[in-house]
Amino acid sequence: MNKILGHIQNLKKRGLAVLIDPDKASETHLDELILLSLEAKADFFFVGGSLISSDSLEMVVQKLKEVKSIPTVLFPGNAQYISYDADAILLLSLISGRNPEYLIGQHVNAAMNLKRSGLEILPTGYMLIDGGKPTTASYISNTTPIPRDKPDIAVATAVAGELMGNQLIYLDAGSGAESSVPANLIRQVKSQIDIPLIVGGGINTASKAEMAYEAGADLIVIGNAIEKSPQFISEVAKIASEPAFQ
Ligand code: 1GP
Repeated sequence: MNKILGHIQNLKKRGLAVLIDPDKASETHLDELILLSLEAKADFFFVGGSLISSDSLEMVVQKLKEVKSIPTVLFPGNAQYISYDADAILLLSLISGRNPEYLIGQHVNAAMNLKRSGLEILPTGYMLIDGGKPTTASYISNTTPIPRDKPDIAVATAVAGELMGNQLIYLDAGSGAESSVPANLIRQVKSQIDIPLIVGGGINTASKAEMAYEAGADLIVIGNAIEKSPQFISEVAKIASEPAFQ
């Protein structure tokens, strides 16, 4: 039942999740992303976004489901963005914020449907880190990201998230962030938690990907850069093929 969580906990290489925003995915574009993701041996497809305006979520999930070797994980902006045909869902508690709607409200709305669904639930302490400009995630969630020069706040927040029972911590500078999560913040959070660490937001060069892995990210998430240039998947795959630090 905990297949996906087990996969993340036992990654033998640096993990790579390809994030697909249903609003931006045409069928042809998806075909290309799928081929490149297979070649790159990506670990997961993440599907979602803070705001989804189209009705493409189901189409995207159905298409990704055909790829048996890469699990599809929902990364929902709220309780409406759920497809019961995915493999798993990041049940995000926005622990960097103080908005009860994203700490428990949306979860209550979705709870009974999630319980009935076959989705694997991945309780995730989700933390927005200032990425240099306001992001859709901070605007929509009406929360303030953690300042990027305050690793002590990030560490205490991540530790609280783990103590509360989350199985994953996700540090996110937000989609299209000018600056990705700083290395020293990743390093300090990683040194204080025992659960896997996911890092994303603004990773748009090979050196930013390397920096995130080097600092301790177990899994990195890339969306925007791949939308702009799908070949970027192959570039990151080379860096990710290093054995994971044990
Ligand atoms: C955003 O972490 C993800 O929530 C990915 O960000 O789109 O900037 O890669 P990018």
